Amino acid sequence: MGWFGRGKNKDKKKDKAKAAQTPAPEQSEVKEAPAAEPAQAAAVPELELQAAEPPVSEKAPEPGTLEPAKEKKPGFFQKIRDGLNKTRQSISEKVNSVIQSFTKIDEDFFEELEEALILSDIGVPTTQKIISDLREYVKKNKVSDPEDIKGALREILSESMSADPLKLPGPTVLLIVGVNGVGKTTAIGKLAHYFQQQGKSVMLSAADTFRAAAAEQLGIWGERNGVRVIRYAEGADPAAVVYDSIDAAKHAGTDVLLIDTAGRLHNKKNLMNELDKINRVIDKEGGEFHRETWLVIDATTGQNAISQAEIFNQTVPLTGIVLTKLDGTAKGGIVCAVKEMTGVPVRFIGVGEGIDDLQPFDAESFAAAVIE
Ligand SMILES: Nc1nc2c(ncn2[C@@H]2O[C@H](COP(=O)(O)OP(=O)(O)O)[C@@H](O)[C@H]2O)c(=O)[nH]1
Ligand SMILES: [Mg+2]
Repeated sequence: MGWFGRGKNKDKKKDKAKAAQTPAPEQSEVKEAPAAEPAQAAAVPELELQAAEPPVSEKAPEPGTLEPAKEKKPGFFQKIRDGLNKTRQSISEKVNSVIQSFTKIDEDFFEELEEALILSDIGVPTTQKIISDLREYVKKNKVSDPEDIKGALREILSESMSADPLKLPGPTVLLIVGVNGVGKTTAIGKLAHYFQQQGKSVMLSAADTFRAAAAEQLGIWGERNGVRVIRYAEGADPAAVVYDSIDAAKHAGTDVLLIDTAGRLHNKKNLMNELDKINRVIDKEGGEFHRETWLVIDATTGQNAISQAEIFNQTVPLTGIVLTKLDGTAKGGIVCAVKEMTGVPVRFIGVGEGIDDLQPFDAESFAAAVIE
């Protein structure tokens, strides 16, 4: 387990969710966003976007289905492997070069291997843990040939990243949080597809009301997946959107309600307050739902991902992590560190921009794909 303090929600449940009591602006469906700015616009004053507005992806969904990790098809591993090309090159090259330059396993070997893993974005604390496990393995199994290390390394990595499989015991509210541009809205579009493939009914909630383009982007994903999107005008109170979305999901008997939130500067107090308010509305109004809160992290940010998880977790206790853009980075070693450092399991990984490029995370396949 990591450093995360749990049980924060309990206290919050006692708070009054004021947003829930404010009258909601008129609800609109996918294509009918009200043009006029509502009065609530003033209530979200200094929201700043961290980066340039990400473009709305115009890629049409590809035919084909997302497969759960358990039902690995022949193409499944290949897709992950291709998506992790840069990370594999980075990790495997470094590890292999250490292995090739030693004929026996000694102190120097462990030291160089440690350095190679740290340089692969696995991070210092996680690498130290891996090396310590590896030393034990070597001793116990009397391994003497450096070449035999790879299998052990794969196993140890896989073990440290693995978690209980995701279970949705009933109707679920899945709150998606994360800084701007990490891939939240895109992940929701892909998750909607994934859950539908699992036979579940899905509804989307556009609680990123900071700019109209955000809800429009979610609306496009709603249309592609043929699912309902609850959205208000730009500047509306996000907590009110969440309140009404939960209500709509209850009435429709929806299996999975996916809530999109604003890309927020996580060090800005008012932004965390907004998230806190959403959180309380879900606690208060969504009591009958199973609750998941997933942080989306852009893998290209490397070790910074850990501090993002730490900061978000203080406001909304996290139950899962989605690591996106692994296809574009050699820093995929961060996946190995996330669970170890935060205690929060990685649930999905993004290995491309296609609709089936968001894959359920499978520790074994990941370890096999990055150490060759
Ligand atoms: N290559 C790649 N691009 C991605 C991935 N996930 C998201 N993106 C892109 O990242 C950009 C920002 O995504 P968006 O969902 O709008 O981010 P948000 O601000 O967190 O909602 C878009 O151009 C996406 O297509 C991924 O796994 N791989
Ligand atoms: Mg977004």
